[in-house]
Amino acid sequence: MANIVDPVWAFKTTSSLLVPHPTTSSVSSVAPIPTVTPNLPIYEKVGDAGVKTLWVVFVLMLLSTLAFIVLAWRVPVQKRLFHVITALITTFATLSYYAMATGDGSSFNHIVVKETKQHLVQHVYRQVFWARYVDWSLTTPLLLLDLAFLAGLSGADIFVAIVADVIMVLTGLFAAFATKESVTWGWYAMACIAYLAIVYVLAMNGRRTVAAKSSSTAKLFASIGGFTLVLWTLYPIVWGISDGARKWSVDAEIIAYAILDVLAKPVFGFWLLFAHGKNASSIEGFWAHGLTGEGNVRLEDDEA
Ligand code: RET
Repeated sequence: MANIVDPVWAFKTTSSLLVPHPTTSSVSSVAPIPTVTPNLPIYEKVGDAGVKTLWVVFVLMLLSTLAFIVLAWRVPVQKRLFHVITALITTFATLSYYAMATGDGSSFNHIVVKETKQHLVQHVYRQVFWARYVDWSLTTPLLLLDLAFLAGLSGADIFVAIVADVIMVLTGLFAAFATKESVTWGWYAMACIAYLAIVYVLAMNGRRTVAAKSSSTAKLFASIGGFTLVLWTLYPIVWGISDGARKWSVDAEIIAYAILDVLAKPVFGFWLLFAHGKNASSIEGFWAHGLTGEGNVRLEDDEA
């Protein structure tokens, strides 16, 4: 009887997985009686509240996209740049929320947590929505373009801000899928440095260049830029608490990002378009007219 382990007892707790100790397994004829209950892996995944939230945000993003398209039709093509960028932002968000709400667009990250210096490890499988990172890699550069065009930033500054932004999102994705906690925080630190580079370009150079524009544009840039700075800074905080330290459930994480996403995309977009849509400077050239007749003239010249 001594070597029979009651399975109910054996799986009663889920605190840590037993890794056999070399000294206990060397007992000859009688199998060892476990002194520590083996641990079941922990699965952290989306629940009902999370799925409902994802569907609600999907609908909000879809309706906002339709509204932005209607607003775009109401202005001449020369003044449509901000409308097009903003409508694309919510279009990508609609697609990514559809992927997440339907249960696609996510994978489980396997994290091995060392519990004690002894032989105990905990295996955690947390659902990570990679669709979010695909969304961010497309929409955050577009959001930056909205702000950069509003401020009149130089091409060099826009290029640096967008490359830093892509680095931030990719290193954030690597952090989310790292298996060792120390590596996770390494990637996270790199993403934070990239984020600071974006803030530097937008806040320092953006403020300087917008000062040369009308006072209403400068005021709008200060307020919508400040709003963006606060919101964007909350993303790494939410990430750190939920994906990083795993203090929040997957549902709590989804709800937090849902609130931030609605503020950072539709609310930001309506604010920008209502405040600036009509005053935006007219863009002629290729944007409004495509390829002009210049090429034809040269052809005629050649024939002559
Ligand atoms: C991560 C984790 C790693 C550290 C940092 C992050 C920053 C993310 C940001 C995301 C902004 C998203 C927006 C979405 C709009 O809907 C990748 C979370 C710094 C700033 C604005």
